[in-house]
Amino acid sequence: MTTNNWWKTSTVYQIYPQSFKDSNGDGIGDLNGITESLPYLKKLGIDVIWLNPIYESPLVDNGYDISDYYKLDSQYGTMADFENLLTQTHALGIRLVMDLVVNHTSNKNKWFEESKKSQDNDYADWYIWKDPKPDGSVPNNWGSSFGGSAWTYVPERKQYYLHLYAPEQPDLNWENEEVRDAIYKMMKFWFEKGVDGFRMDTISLLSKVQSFPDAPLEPGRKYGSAYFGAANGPRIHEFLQEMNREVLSKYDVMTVGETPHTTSDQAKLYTDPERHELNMVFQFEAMHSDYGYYGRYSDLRFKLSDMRRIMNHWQLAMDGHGWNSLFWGNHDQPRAVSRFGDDGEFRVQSAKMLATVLHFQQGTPFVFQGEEIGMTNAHFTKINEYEDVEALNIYRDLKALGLDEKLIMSMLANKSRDNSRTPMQWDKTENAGFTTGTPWYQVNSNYQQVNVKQALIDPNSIFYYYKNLIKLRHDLPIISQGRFIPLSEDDSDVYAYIRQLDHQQLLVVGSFNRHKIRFAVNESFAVDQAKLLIDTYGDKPEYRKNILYLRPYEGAVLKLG
Ligand code: TEU
Ligand code: CA
Repeated sequence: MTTNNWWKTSTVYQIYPQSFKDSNGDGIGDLNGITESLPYLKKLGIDVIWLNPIYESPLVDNGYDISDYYKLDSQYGTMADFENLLTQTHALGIRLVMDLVVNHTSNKNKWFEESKKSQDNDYADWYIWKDPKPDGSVPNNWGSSFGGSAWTYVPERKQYYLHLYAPEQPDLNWENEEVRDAIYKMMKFWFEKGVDGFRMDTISLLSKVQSFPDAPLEPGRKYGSAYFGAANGPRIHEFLQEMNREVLSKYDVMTVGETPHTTSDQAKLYTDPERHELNMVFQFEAMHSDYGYYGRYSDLRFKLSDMRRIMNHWQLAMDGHGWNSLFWGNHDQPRAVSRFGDDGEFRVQSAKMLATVLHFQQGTPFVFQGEEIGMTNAHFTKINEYEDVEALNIYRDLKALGLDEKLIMSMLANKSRDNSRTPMQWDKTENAGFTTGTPWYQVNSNYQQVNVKQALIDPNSIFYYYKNLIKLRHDLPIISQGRFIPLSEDDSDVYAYIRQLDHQQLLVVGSFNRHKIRFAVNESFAVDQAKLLIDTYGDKPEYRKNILYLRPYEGAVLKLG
């Protein structure tokens, strides 16, 4: 099926369902809560909603452990509620994309329950089973993303199964054609219902190196990275091309693959339209710019120079060869304004500036729920305030390594996924208007200042700024199609670039400094002849000749032609 590539001018809004809006007072966000909130999303102007998993699940990893792909988890509502949401969404001209989690299932999925019973049953080969080493130990040194070994022993089979995530998330065996067919059939089921695409969880990990080699070990570490034998594996492109042929090509849908540990060369293979795989991928290179000695959980702050180098690289690399996704955060990342901006005095300014430098790049922007009102990290200080399986395991592992409690708590406060999973802040009533009951997870203590109701009455709010950005992407072809030209790549505080299409140019600048600073614009851009397109302060920055005087965290876009 040919499409008009509608996703190239679209902005996607990501909803983490359990934390978005509770409609029935049980403290858990649900489908009817999303349906009720559609007018809000329409007002923001987004084109597509992506829902994190809502399928039946024991919820060990908040729904990324699916026990039945054809059922919804009852905590979110019924299939009728879902169909109603889909109909209402479409009626507003918004599309709905679901999460596709097919690297692994829940251990409570009937496929796994059968598979683990014996070495010869109909599902015996649906997961990745390996004999122990002669001394009974694990087949190789791969570690799970959530800590510990990636292998768990099952006495009934006298074998280990592989799980790149929690033991309750066994990896499917994609070498098995029956598995692939079962997945394709399930995808068609959702497309036939009218779903408009999939965000594909950890899709780059499906194809494992079949010799299951040990990964190189860093000094002092017990486990090697499972990515070594799983990321961008030998048959991944063959599998995705098959999936495209069998399913995706038959529908007008959008696909975004989540591809941990993917370089731009690999991303081109996934997203080059000629190759018929995916439309775009989520890559995490920029998100690694504040990783530390222990990986993602660190007490480091990112540097603008690293971030800019990575982002510029991806802009230039993908132009004409594939397509970028653009994001500052999601349900696995801390809140963007806390991590990359300033969530204190300059919360509003820095949130708008971050949005500016991202939304003028080429690609499809993703807005994570609450980002459009500048929701911040939770600043938890005690381990019992954390909920996420990853945070709890990391805490245990770092403790075992002898790290200081205070240091661990600061690492979690900076980086925990729980930061983005606190309930959406709708208003300043109890529980931020998220629920009339007891919320499944505590609300961020700043909800009285930071909430939707407040944002909607303030014409200068972050919300209306995002609304503008989303509209500009619809109106100006230069934003989706223009050439990307990096500027001042050695500047200590300003992220700047030019977009160009025919005789039109946009100059995009964003200051990451909390003071007023000067920024000399490349001579070729005539600042005095440019018109203001958008500015985080609402008016054009002061300038003299080609020097702009940028206010704290100011973001601005000037237009020529
Ligand atoms: O995340 C995959 C992934 O790469 C994670 O390791 C991610 O980098 C990490 O969580 C960051 O801390 C996906 C989902 O987005 C995540 O929520 C799931 O827990 C994970 O897959 C397993 O399904
Ligand atoms: Ca509910």
